[in-house]
Amino acid sequence: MDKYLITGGAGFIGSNLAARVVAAGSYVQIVDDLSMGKRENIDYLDKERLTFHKESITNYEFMRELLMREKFDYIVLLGAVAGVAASVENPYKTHQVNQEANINLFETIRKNNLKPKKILFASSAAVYGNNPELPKKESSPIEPLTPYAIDKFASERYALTYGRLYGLPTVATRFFNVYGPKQNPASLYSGVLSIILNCLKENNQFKLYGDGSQTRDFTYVEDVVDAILLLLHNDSLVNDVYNVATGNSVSLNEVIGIFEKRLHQQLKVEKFPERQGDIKFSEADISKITAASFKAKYAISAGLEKYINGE
Ligand code: UD2
Repeated sequence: MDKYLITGGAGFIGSNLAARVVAAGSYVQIVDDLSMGKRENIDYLDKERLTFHKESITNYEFMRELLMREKFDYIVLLGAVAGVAASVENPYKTHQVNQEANINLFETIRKNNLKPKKILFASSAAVYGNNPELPKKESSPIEPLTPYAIDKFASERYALTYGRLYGLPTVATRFFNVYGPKQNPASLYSGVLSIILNCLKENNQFKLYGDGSQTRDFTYVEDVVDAILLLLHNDSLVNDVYNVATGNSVSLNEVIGIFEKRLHQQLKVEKFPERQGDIKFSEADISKITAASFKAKYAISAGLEKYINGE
């Protein structure tokens, strides 16, 4: 049975991935310092197949020992300080997690001649910045505007460069706005759909920044897990970067309408000026990952239906 290492595996995307992989009978080890992730996201999983390490990926000695001891087949790098705002407040501290820890891991693998079947680095649509070209192609101009985006881009390039120079089998993904179960709505910078759902459940006021006409390519986490597994398991998909999204965008006003209709409830909205640096329109060109046989199963209405049902 395959062995997986998932950094950030107690977080939103990582815990959804871990659940799928454990259910398929594989072995998973998670390294997560629980700065953003939660024990309860993974606690219910089969303990025979899941080992949890409450550690930071910046603990290099720990990471080296783990990699040497376990000989992982698949390594998925989701561990990050996921907040753009956090990176603006603390650029060097977030850089240590979002970039240095990843190159350290690539170095450990290279120097010790370890042979994982694939290493996947999770990058972000943030690398495209405010470039207005739509839809965003992997070859579109890059304009990382925050330390978060710079570190995502740098780690992504290191991943691919370690592939080209040293033969590490790497692949990178640029996720667009991911939503679904286990996304934590608690922070101001949490995914907007988790915030909207939470406001509806708790009957709280939703703070809408701008007029709601901004669009996003919202991607259901189950589709993201499918894309990760496809990229891990197909040997020919290597040393390259892929947008992971649906290829369609909707406005915030439209998604609010879907929630309201489905829950027969009106969202209390308080309007605020647009967030500084907010991107107005975002949509992915998904032809590259489509050519690799990926198709998102959930358009926004179907994904929201599942999300609302807690699936
Ligand atoms: C996403 C990513 C971010 C980074 C960025 C790159 C998420 C959660 N964030 O940010 O990490 O990769 O893309 O472009 O995927 N909004 C409200 N009220 C709220 C919260 C949000 O009106 O309470 C608006 C917000 O101003 C924005 C839209 O909703 O126009 C989406 O916001 P978001 O924080 O979910 O995601 P985004 O695209 O800003």
